Amino acid sequence: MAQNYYQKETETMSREEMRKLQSEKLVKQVRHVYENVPYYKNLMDEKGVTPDDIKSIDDLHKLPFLSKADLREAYPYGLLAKPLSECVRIHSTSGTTGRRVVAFYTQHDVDLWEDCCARAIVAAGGTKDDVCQVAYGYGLFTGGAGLHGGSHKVGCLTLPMSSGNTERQVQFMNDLGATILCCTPSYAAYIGESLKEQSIGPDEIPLKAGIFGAEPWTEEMRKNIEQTLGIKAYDIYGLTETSGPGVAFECSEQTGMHVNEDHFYAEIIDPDTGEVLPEGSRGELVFTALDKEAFPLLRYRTRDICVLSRKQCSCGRTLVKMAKPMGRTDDMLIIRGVNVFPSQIETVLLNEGYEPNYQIIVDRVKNNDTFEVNVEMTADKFTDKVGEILAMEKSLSLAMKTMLGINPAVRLVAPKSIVRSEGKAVRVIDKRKLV
Ligand code: DLL
Repeated sequence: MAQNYYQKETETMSREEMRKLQSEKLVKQVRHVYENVPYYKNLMDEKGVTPDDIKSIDDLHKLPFLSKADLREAYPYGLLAKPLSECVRIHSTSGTTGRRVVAFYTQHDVDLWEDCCARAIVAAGGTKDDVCQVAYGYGLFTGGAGLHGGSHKVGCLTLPMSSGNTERQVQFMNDLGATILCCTPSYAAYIGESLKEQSIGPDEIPLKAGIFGAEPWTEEMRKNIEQTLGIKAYDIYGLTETSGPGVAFECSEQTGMHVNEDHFYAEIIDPDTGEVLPEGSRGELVFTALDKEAFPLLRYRTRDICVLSRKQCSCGRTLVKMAKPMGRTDDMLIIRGVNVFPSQIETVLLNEGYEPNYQIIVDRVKNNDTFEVNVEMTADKFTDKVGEILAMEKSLSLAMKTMLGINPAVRLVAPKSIVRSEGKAVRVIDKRKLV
């Protein structure tokens, strides 16, 4: 496949050049933050580091980490590094774990963020001849605004649909010839389901690519969406704290996401000790915003669990790649002492021919964890014979035991009884926290 780049020089830069660029930006950024953010200056002073100690990207490890707890403590203005009069935008999220983050942007910050999203759209094959349907939520959430800005930069005809009203999404997609769909993977699956119900086959819609992110999704889910929508599905990653979507994006190889490391420097650390781990190790992702002005977080701990790789990519980009995050350290369930990620359950379900409509319910009864997975029956497996249903539940439970080491009580529920998501799907109900 012929490769297109949005900013070729940066996307294909040699390692040495990239490190030089990162070093120059870091030195400047640390001074900016030290001089303008008293909260961060205190953290650096406590660690005995001054801007003079940071001479290149190799000195990054000397800086203190920032965590969500710092963001909460400094809410709302405590980490702002520019006067509000120079800021042009605010975004916020309730977060996947229910904690509010407010991020500020100068025009420069919006510009670099939109460039990152434009890189993602071009890597997915987008050009100015495309019609880009943005079905991420608009508003405080960064998904809609980010991809919308990126789509403009590429010159696509942009359809600012926001999420929801699935019937209208399908109608506009067809009537206006949308070729690229941007939304959460769970919403893409939902749109696919609606198409199926209307007996619209993948060849009958104009879509060719999708840019899906904002929540963990598995390779099996990718295949499922690609088949129902007849497209190539690309992953995109980001978080409000670092700007939004576009921190990393997938290329034609579809084996992980290139990190826009001229703007966001990635590290993997041991979540328990904070030690920086070598390339290829699995650990917590940490990002440093190298040139954002208003809300420049340094060494921000994302809680996302991931692996980085510098293996040469067939697309020609030299940007480091991050694997699909397999979950968050705080999404990981510990059930009867065993670590369980919702993504593992999704993998089993899709492998066994079910749809990605499920909910995990964990509770504690008499000091014992209970572990239930509700899974929707699919149309082709549908039966009302109790014996057959029980056999299917047992077989799914066994498949999950093979994957997880413990077996949940699987309950097959009626088709459509699990609430569909137009944004981030809620996969887990952990009642233990309520006690
Ligand atoms: O979800 C930004 C975004 C919008 C990314 C649209 C991609 C597309 P937050 O709401 O702040 O921001 O949530 C950030 O979502 O720390 C991850 O845990 C998770 N996440 C984001 N993208 C992915 C992805 C947006 N591709 C949190 N795969 C992050 C897995 C993802 N998890």
